Amino acid sequence: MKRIHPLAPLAAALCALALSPAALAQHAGHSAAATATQAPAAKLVRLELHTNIVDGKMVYVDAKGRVNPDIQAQVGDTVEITLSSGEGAEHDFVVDELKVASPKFNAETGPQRLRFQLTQPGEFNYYCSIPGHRQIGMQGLIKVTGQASAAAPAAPAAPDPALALYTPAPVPQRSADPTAVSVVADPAKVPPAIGPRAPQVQKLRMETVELAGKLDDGTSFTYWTFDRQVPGPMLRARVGDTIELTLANDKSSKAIHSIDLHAVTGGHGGGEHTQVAPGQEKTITFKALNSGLFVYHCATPLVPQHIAAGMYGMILIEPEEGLSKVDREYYVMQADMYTHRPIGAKVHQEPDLDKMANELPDYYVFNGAVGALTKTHKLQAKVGETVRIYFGVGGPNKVSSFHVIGEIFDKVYSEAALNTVKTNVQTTLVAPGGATIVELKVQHPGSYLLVDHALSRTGKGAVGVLEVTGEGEPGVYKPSKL
Ligand SMILES: [Cu+2]
Repeated sequence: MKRIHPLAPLAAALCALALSPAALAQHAGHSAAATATQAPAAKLVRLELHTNIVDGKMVYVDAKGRVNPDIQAQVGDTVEITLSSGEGAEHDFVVDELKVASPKFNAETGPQRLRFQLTQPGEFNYYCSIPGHRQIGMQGLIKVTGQASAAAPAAPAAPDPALALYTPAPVPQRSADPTAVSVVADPAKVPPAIGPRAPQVQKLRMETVELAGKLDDGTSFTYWTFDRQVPGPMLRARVGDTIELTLANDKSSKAIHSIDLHAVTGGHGGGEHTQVAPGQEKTITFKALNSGLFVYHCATPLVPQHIAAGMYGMILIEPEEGLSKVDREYYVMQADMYTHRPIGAKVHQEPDLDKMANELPDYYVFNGAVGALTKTHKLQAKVGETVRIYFGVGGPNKVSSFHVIGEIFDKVYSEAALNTVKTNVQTTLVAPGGATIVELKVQHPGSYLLVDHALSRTGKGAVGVLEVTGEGEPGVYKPSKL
């Protein structure tokens, strides 16, 4: 039978306070080696964590309902965590300093078990590595007491399949997805004019869907969309209308999504109360207090990531008297996109968040994809018609210098403010998260190019065509005879 030193309880207490072995030996009057034999036996620390949204934050919750709980253990202990997605979105569990990372988990994968051994004392941050999730709450601490022991193995001799050692995930190289569909919004799909009428209640519903879409010929991308199109559908209301907007997130989504409409006063434009988990829906009601053309976008962290994946659109709020009548109306939005391979790569492109952070886009697109407005849907008009373009910039980062080659904007509602009309404008600036309304009467047939006059961007996708047919008005334009 082992003889317990009379000061053993004190030694154990001091050990828990992580006092050095030398100090322990001095106080207890015995060797550090003897103390080590009396340290508590290594144990298995088991816990369950599920994810949830609490008070607008994304968090881990344990079986007792504690949010982002401290995980207490001692050197030598093995921690086993069963991780599940409470709200269904995709998450993981990472501890950089311990080189630990769980597989990603969501409603579809079901719970994942993560096991790792603690070999050093200290406090270590655990967090979710899905972009933006740590920033909005998914982090906590592992507190390890005890002393580092040379005897504690850095890694098991034989790999334990349940031991998830961290290896940085390589950027996947996938060929273009053959099932990718067109996500391009038809620029002619503009809701009908409202004109003068009394304010009404409008009920609108949109669905967020993640899907493989065609980014370019032979190139696909996982778009995040409103209603399977980029930009999302154009919405139209009248100032004074009350809009009841329901946002549903498709059950196959991996991310939470939301909507912030710049036409909304309060509640972060709706972003505060529309954080919707996969398979769920939420409704907000707002009054359109201001007229104008307003951008909407997803407001779930990492917000620029959700925007760059396609989550933007516009809502037009007509003034009381309505807008002047024109012959044709079009809906066009510009965006900048960031991918792991350069433009032209015949692959399934993955988002590159470093390029996004550094604002170095690979693509600039009109209506979501390269060729959207040159091949998929050209804008059309006949000589003599007045064309109105509702033009916005989803961004997330880049300004547009919007211009139509070979035309002059007869009218520009600069920054989409309907009470200020500029006339005879060549190029108009549109901010990310901003919009403009331009009108032009076409007097001569031909293919007019819509561009961002930062013209290097035309080579990266930002170009569209306005096809004008008919007899040209005499004297407007004539090439010299060859
Ligand atoms: Cu989103």
